[in-house]
Amino acid sequence: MSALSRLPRHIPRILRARPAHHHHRAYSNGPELNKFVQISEEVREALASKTPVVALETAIYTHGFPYPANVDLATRVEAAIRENGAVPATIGILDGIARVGFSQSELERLASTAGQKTTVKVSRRDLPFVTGMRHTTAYNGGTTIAGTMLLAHMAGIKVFATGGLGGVHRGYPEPMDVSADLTELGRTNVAVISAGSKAFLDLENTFEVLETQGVFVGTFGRVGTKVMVPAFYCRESNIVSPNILESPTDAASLTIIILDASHTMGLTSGQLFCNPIPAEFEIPSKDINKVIAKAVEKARDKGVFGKDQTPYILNEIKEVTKGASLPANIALVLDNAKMGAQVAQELVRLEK
Ligand code: PSU
Ligand code: MN
Repeated sequence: MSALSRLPRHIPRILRARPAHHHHRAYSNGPELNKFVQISEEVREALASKTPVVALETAIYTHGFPYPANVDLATRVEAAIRENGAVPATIGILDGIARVGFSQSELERLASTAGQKTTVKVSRRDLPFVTGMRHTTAYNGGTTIAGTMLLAHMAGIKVFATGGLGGVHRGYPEPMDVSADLTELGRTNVAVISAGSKAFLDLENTFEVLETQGVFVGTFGRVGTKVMVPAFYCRESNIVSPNILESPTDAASLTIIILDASHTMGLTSGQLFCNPIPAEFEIPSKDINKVIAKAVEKARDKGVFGKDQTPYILNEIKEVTKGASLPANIALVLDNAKMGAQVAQELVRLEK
């Protein structure tokens, strides 16, 4: 047992501000992976019986979409996973406990806390804090890609579908803002399916950092053609994809090959599979780039930095495009969910 198996008597003063009114119910949704992480019965059984499972993030619901639009999106994403033959494992923090697998009512509960002070955007830095503090403050949290990867890996989930990856913010090195999503991909062996990195970032440097971090990057496209990594709202950026994936089967077999070789050599980095936004939802780059440039400038003028920057800029883009960016954002998330389910299915099939 660790020396700190119970909360220390002395809690630093900054952490004591808010007494927990929440008393500990017996968490009903399944067994504990450890005392900070709980896995739902459905996800646990799916993993045990080699049913395809796809991890999903929740920062997009707590810090991207307002309530109740976020519940609607969460429900549709889970449905898309099921329709494509896999079990969704939505990951987030509820009442100070990290959860792998949410019930519909738990999804609603988390989503309804969007905007509250004790609802945290949880990346690697935040995970031990918000869960460790569970007896003092019942934090809720939306996990970022980094936070979700960590928890997916703990639970033994290999495939994770999301919208857009964090990255190097424009203007680097002033400030030196590089998303923990990139370093997490460098150290945690999970395959992340995304529509590339968010377009308001510095994409060139983002892909440089992914290379530095040792991340396999592939984009769905046809071998023999020039395949660029996608740029969230746009199907193409100006960056040539280091690898091409022709199908979910390609992605799954590459995952197995990389996992096997990595495991034998003790390497741990993840894979990024880029799935361009469906063509009918694409926003032409010349339109969106102007909006993005303004949004980035406004964030800088207003002094928005750190973890607030991504939600702020996404919201600005939404306002300026009068909501037109929203259907694109939703469409790409749903399409990635579908692709994630197909990759997870192929993975199970090929591993048999
Ligand atoms: N989508 C949103 N809002 C967000 C994010 C996505 O609408 O806040 C999150 C994603 O979870 C991504 C994270 O992992 O932003 C990156 O944020 P940062 O640059 O602070 O690491
Ligand atoms: Mn950041």
